[in-house]
Amino acid sequence: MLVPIFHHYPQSPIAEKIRMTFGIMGLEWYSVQIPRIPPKPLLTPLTGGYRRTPVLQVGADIFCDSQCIAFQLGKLKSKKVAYDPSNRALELILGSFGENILFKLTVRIVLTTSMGVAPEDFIKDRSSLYFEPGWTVEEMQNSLPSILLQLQSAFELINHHLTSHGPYMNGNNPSYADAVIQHCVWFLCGRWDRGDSFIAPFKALIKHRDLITQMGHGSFVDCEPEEALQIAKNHISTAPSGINCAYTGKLKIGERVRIRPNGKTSDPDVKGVLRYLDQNIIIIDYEHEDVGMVSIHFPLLGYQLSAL
Ligand SMILES: N[C@@H](CCC(=O)N[C@@H](CS)C(=O)NCC(=O)O)C(=O)O
Repeated sequence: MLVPIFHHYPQSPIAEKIRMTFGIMGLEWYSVQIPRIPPKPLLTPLTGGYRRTPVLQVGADIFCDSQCIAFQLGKLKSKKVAYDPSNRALELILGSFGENILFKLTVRIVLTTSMGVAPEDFIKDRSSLYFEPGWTVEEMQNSLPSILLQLQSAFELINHHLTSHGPYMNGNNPSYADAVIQHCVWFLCGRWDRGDSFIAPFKALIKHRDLITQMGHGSFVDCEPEEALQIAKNHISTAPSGINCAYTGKLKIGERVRIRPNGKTSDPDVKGVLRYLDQNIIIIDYEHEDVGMVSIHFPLLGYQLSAL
């Protein structure tokens, strides 16, 4: 089995969600560190220009977005499973709660409370991904108490669940769902000086944090980004091709398509040739002189796919 290569940077909370999943699985992986702010010239040849991170690489197959990475991890052989395949839907539905509710609230708190402290170019770059166009510092600061009330509500629900059904989200077996919760706690407490006191009332959530932290990040070896590009060049994608769903939106295999995350963000379009489409996954073929031909996998949920 090819060892998965993980492209990430240490401070990234979404990368931490996957690193925690590696820990839960006891997985071996290669670690490629990428810059925190674009340009990312040693990453985007693999991703067709998709700028977000983390990204997982297996040979010449590239998995973009944590939803797609989790889906792929569910298929890998490991000491422990990230999730039981029969529980895939619940794991990914919880993943969506994590991304669309928990993470969005957390990132807003972290960015709002670091305005004037974090480098301005960082705030500008990330706000263009996470805030509505036309946002103002004043508006962000005024709405902070209401965002904190919402996060408190989300934590209360999770704490209640862990108290009645824990110690893990799925009872006795740790899984991806636990990383979905804890990467937000990790981010909030690591980046906001009031984070620890904010979570103090949630005892089961704190116990859960300790359990997940103890599992670490699996075992990894550092890998240079140039080496990862070369590995892609030396491999051929093993991804399937064809259509495997009833509704296709008139898309055809072999046609040029564009993919971008939902919402009005500064994310660039990714363009390539449609290779595979099913209910959950889009795969495009993409060629770049630094990596040859790679297949890039995206989830459908959360992304707009259209013909060019
Ligand atoms: N839906 C994506 C979101 C990824 C995301 O927003 N990642 C952040 C880092 S935590 C990012 O890419 N920020 C911009 C950057 O790193 O350039 C996922 O689940 O992977």
